Amino acid sequence: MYAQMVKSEATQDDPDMLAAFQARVDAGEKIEPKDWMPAGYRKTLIRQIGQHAHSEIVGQLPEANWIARAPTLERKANLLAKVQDEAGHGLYLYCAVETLGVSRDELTEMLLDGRMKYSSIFNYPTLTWADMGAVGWLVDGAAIMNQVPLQRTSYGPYARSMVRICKEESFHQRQGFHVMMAMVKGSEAQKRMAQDALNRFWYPALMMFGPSDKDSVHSEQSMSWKIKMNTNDELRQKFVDETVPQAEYLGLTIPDEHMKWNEDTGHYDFTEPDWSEFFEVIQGNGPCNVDRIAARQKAWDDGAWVREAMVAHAEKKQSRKSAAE
Ligand code: BYC
Repeated sequence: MYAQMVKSEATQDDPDMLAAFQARVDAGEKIEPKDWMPAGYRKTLIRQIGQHAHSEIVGQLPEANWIARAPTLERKANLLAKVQDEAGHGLYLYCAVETLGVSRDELTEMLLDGRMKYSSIFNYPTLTWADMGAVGWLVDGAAIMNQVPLQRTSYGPYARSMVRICKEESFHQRQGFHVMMAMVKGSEAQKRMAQDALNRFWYPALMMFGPSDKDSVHSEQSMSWKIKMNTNDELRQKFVDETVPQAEYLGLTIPDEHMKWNEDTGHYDFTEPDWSEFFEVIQGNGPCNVDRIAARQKAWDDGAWVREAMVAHAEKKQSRKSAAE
């Protein structure tokens, strides 16, 4: 279904239609599911929103790992709610991407056979309770930095799904910061644990914004279509500038000896992540890639009977309706 749609649009991509489409985007109009769109626009949205949806769902795994081991009942309830919120985000995003003519089943198959990615960050393990603080503070913090501008993205269903997601992510970020605060105010061992979590999550969080601008394949076209509102490096810098003072407030040290405020630029100078590690992780060779896909595969297989039952129910309902007509 999806391949046919993209093919038929490709033949329609004549210069006048493309120019009219670009003018709508430039004027800040929202593009809606039934509107004409270039095949490349549809394809890019399916890739980006689909990968975003997969990230929300896979992102539940490293946190769910700590639900049963949360230190207090309150922390357990908070974490449980956060993990449920991530499932909700995945569902809004799958609904948004389905409006582009691709089914959730097709998207899941593409994730499981490696044709679609999910965020690199979720291929790192969560080893201690402090990681729940670091993930909320840094990972949700980076997600908000990227997603707030996406509320103004040109595709209507995507922009609207971002509004609620951003509200919830900002609550998650504060919750993570609160866990970090409790850790740094605790015993020496707890403070060490918080620093260790920051040490391990700092560079993976910086990698969430994607490769440096010179290596970004899609940024230029995506920005002209307003599928992306900023470059990867712009958002990474903004994240660093906002996060360094927060680390100082916590009394923690960013694991970068070259990090320093630059009076001339009005930004922090910082060391770039190890990009060879990033490319290894997105090619499937990170510490947890195999486990994450195995968990998604198992959930897909275990859910087969539910999907089959729902199809059987829908077919029965349809045949009863036809018989009554
Ligand atoms: N991980 O041309 P580029 C969350 C890929 S937060 C994996 O710059 P683009 C959550 C990219 O796909 C995370 N792959 O790409 C938070 C492309 O490969 P393909 C999800 C990455 O798309 C808390 C290639 O590298 N957020 O869900 O213009 C709790 C070249 O890159 C990554 C979103 O998805 C990465 N980090 O820019 C729970 C936000 N970075 O596809 C959940 C929406 C790059 O050609 N997405 N790649 O094979 C975006 O804003 C953009 O897609 C990105 C990348 C900034 C991520």
